[in-house]
Amino acid sequence: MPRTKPNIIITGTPGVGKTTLCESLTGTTDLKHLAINRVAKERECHAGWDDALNSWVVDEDKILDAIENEVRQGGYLIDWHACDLFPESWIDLVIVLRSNSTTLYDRLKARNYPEQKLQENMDAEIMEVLLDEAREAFQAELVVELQSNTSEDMEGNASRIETWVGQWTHERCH
Ligand code: DAT
Repeated sequence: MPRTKPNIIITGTPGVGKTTLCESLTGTTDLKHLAINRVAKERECHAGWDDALNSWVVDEDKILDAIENEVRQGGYLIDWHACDLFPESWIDLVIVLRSNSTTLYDRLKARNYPEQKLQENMDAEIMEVLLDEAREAFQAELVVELQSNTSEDMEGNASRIETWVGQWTHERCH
């Protein structure tokens, strides 16, 4: 069965604004927020807690098994700091959120990240680790990089994605 609603991965380094963007989009589109951190915890698809990443060490096979039936139907915002585990056939768009160093530093500092963990995440952002991962795992036209430094960026990104969802749905259903 082809999807009648798209699946969108919202990815990026911790602190770039994935959760905030997904929560905003759940109010304005009929897509649901699928936070992989929450799935990992609630459905026990993990092998413990990684302090450095501030997240569960997910068991990728278990995660995919846990979400497959839902995600195949379409209509999900998949929120995770990795994207290459998801099969390309499930995904219609990959958004990679980006933040500049000083902004990200302040956000992670506000979360009381220890210095080493903060530095690791800053390095990953500067080195464009998540953007590279997305570009390696998905066709170029699926991957969109968006800046997420200010609340204007956040609003602009949300409205751009809403428009995209509307167009995708229109094209599929007409
Ligand atoms: P993530 O889910 O990627 O870890 P988040 O949505 O929890 O990030 O955001 C971390 C903090 O930064 C949170 O206090 C909201 C703020 N923030 C994120 N993106 C922002 C933006 N574009 N403008 C202003 N604040 C932002």
